[in-house]
Amino acid sequence: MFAPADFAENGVAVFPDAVDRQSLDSIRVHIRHLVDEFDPAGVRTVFSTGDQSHGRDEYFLTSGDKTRFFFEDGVLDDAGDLLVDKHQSLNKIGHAMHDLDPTFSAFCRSAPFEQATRAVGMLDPLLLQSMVIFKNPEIGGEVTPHTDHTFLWTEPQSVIGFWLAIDEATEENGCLWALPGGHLIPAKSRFSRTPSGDATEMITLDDAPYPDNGWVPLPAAPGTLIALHGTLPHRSAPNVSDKSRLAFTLHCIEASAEYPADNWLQRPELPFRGF
Ligand SMILES: O=C(O)CCC(=O)C(=O)O
Repeated sequence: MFAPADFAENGVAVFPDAVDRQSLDSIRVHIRHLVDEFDPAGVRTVFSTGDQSHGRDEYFLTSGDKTRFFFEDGVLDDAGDLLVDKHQSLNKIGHAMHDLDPTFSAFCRSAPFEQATRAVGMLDPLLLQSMVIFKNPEIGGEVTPHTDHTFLWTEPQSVIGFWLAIDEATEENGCLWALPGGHLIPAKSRFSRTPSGDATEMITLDDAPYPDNGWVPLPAAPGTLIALHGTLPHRSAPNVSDKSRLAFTLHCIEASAEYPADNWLQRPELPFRGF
């Protein structure tokens, strides 16, 4: 189901067994190490796809060329202290580990990711954004329906997301859901910087909602890589189970596309690189 050869038709492609167990174990250990080293003191930024409140935070706005840590909603008390164990508290790490962190750079530039970009027709891919997405048991929040082009706009549209299951992703722990063929619907919104550059806004281009019907779950065994076209609507439910749903995602754009100066993600001193 959702073969790479049908990517143009479906906007989604699944690559089972793309990443081997040993590589998954190594990256899992590395992620744990990054969280061990992370000092939460002073960090307050919650990542919420619901209200996009992080879009006002300097910590988020300057994270395009950093390795930064974002909390789940509800894990901080009024004083900003953690209510849960640090290892359970995070929504994600982002957004430039693929260039700043040698382990992630090698991981992202390994054959599975490069081959997947070619299999879905990318010609000269640049690595734009990397994220560890935790979706921790009983804490991991919902990701509301969206397309990646909304957040990582290029002219013409070129972003493709490569989402890797590190843990098994099921309907119970919040696997991805997507609307196959929905990438043919033009983008409904654009998230960009305001003219002052120090805040963001969601600009509505079409306020008609996506259809309710046609969404499919994308359960994924560890090592499964899923390619999502930039205008493919996708979402995930909260993790209400007791099972972790650790994932990693890499977003690539075409080198030939124009990258707007008012996209939220900017890398003033870190030029984009390819594989
Ligand atoms: O991991 C998830 O649940 C959602 C990820 C996602 O939407 C994305 O990477 O664009």
